[in-house]
Amino acid sequence: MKDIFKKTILGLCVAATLSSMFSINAHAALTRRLYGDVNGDGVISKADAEMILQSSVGNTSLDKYQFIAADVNGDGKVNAQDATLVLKLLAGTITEFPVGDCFYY
Ligand SMILES: [Ca+2]
Ligand SMILES: [Ca+2]
Repeated sequence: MKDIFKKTILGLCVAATLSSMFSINAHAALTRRLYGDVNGDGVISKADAEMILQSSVGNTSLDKYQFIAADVNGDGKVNAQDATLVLKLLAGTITEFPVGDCFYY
């Protein structure tokens, strides 16, 4: 009876340790991406605004995360309004996008 109790406690400790390890690993595996950084090079630049414009006229397609990064006003569309906001941020006219500064995936 005492053995079963010890094994149960040991099992619970192992399970708790494993689950905390997995949650730490899951958190560490997340990628941080700036809104506006469409090409994913870690900085917001005119190249990103250009990608938004090229996408909005159908010259290039964006993957899922490029799309999220490009939709800086959060209206579910990527168009010239987003490119304008990126350029405004670069010019210092605005200090952040309506959607915030970054997202994780
Ligand atoms: Ca970029
Ligand atoms: Ca948008």
